[in-house]
Amino acid sequence: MRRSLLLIAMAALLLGGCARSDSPPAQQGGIHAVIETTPKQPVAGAETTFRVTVTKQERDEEIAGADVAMYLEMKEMDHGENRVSLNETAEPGVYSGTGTFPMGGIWTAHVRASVAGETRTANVELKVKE
Ligand SMILES: [Cu+2]
Repeated sequence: MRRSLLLIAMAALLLGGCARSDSPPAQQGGIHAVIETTPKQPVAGAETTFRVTVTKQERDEEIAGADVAMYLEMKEMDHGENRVSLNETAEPGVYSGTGTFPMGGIWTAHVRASVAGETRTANVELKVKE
């Protein structure tokens, strides 16, 4: 009896850790993302501006007209969903937006680009100053 309750509690914890159930399913890979930040090294708690260049992985071809968003996730800790919406700029394949990292350390930026109903992702590691 004790054991089954514990298992249920653990399952609930695992489900609770999944923060992105509302996002569209994404195919890993297929795109290449380069992220430039201002300031050059993001600072915890302060606003960061992101300039994201999205290209096709096979060729160096910019992907224009996509729906692009970015999800920031700390490597070793769950901070909940941290979504940065990105708007297309005048430059083809370049999207920009602002966001904030709540903590210093190593973060992964999951870039999701949707074109014609197909979503593809690229992961970029970022180091955030304390
Ligand atoms: Cu953290």
